[in-house]
This record gives sequence, C-alpha cells and structure tokens, in this order.
Amino acid sequence: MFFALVAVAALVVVAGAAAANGGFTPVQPHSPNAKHINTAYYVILGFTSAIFVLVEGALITFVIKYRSRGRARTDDGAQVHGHTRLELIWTVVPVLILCVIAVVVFLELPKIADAPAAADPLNVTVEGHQFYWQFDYPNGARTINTLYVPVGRVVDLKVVSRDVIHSWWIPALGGKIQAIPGITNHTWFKADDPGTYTGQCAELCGLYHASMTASVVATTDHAYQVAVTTTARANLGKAEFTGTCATCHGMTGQGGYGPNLSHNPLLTQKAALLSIVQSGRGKMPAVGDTWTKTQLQALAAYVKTHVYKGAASGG
Ligand SMILES: [Cu+2]
Repeated sequence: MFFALVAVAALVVVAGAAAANGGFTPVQPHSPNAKHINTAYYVILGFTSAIFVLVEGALITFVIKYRSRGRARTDDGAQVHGHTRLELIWTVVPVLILCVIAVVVFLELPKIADAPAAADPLNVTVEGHQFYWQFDYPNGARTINTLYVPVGRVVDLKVVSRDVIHSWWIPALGGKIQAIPGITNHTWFKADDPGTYTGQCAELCGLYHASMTASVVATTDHAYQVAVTTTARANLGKAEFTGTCATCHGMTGQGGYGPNLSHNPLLTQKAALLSIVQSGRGKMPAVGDTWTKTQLQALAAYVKTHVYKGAASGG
C-alpha cells in the first residue's frame, strides 16, 4: 500500500514536470535530430524514474517495517547469506536494462549525427566570436546573432571559431556542437515549423559569455530570400552594433562594462574606429577581425548617424 502511494506520488510529479517542462525536460523539438535526442532522453528517463521509485520505495518501506521497535541498539538482525535467485535477478536485470538503453542510443545516434540526404542543403558557416555569432550564407550575406533559414530545408552548418572555444546550441533544433579555433565542426537541422528558435553559447568563453545568444528564424523560402538579400544588407551596420558593440557599450552606446561611446568623436573617425574594431584594444577583443570591407563600412556609417550624439563637454 505504502509502496503504491510512493509510486503514484512520483508519477504525479513526473507528469507535472513533463507537462510544464519547468526546465527539467528538453524543449519541444522542431528538427528531426532534436526529436531523436528526445527519444533517447525519455527512454533513459523512463528507466531511471522506475528504478528511482523502486529503490527509494524499498528503502522507505524497509526503514519503517524493520525499525527497532524497542529492541536494544546493540541487537543484531538475522544473519542472511546466499540467496542465489535474488542475486541472479539483481545482476541480470540491470545488465538487460543497460543493453536496452545501449541499443536504443546506438539506433538513435546516426539519426542525430548524420544529416538526411538532401538534394539542396543550405550551407551556412557559423563563426563563434567573443561575444557573438556570425553567419555566412551561400550568397555572401552575413548576419549577426540571428540565423535566417527556410522551413523544411536541411541546413548544413560548418561551425568554426576565431578566438576561444564556444558551443553552438539551439535546443529545439538539435544538440550542441563545439566551435573550436583551428577546427571545423559540422552539424545540421531541418526546422519543421516557422518560428524563432533561441539558444545560447554553451561553453564558458569569457566575460560576456552570458550575452552570447543566438536565434534561428525559420520562415518561408521567399521570406528567407528577402532576409538574406535586402534585409541583411540594409541592417548590417545595426546588427553589428547591437549584436557586438552593444554587449559591452550599451544599446545606445551609453556605456556599460565598456566606456560610453555616444559622445566619443572616434565614432566619426572611420580609420581609427575600424582599426580598434579589427585589432581590439585593452580588454576589448578584436571583434571585427574577420569583418569584410562592406561590414566595416556599414558599422562606421551606422555609428556615425545612429550612436554618436555629438561631442559633449560633460561626457
Ligand atoms: Cu561563446
């Protein structure tokens, strides 16, 4: 009776946690690889939950059933030794459970790791930087922190890093992949629904690691085309400032960890500004060391008109 109560209580808690997520379970998957990761997760969760209920239930039952009931503390219990059938059961059953888990995981792994054969995959390079993500599309477009993709198309990601180790992870679209300087890693996803899927650099990469967020915007093919041609170009300077500079200098250049920029005449001196952006200075990383001429021009134009508020005597 007591054991049944424990089991029911545990099941109620599990159902609540699974339903409301609450950070205990994986997010709703929106890519085949993420679905297979979830399958492996729930198979293992099923076994471990059952074992947890069984072990803890037995523990509590025995603690109550065999409590001392007024016997002297020094009294020994009955000396039990050698129950071959029981010993066989507790050896064989765990072995079988591990076999089932191993089979499930090995069946799921290739579906998680290998991109499905697609006639026309979209190849995107993901470059990790302190402290932003940069995306390169086949047409030469670049975006920062937001990756635009068409729904239903296999997206093949080449993941690299410029400075330190980062980790690319959009939970709804698959597992983590490290971005390591000097090494090219690959991962993929295929978004099944339009929407914005968010993630976060999953490897401590420095002071502003926590601000290193990323989102994947999955849209129709047409909207994707517009995003990586017209919009990406028009918003390039803004995306660079808000995705890169603003992390330390504030959204309007008002300052934060980095100094206030809004009244700094450097913003109007293109050559000096670009040299700092490309090479870094003091604690500031070389955020723009892989930026193209177009990107640098876009940043210079944006900060001059949108961030600079004129020289101020008071600062
Ligand atoms: Cu990072």
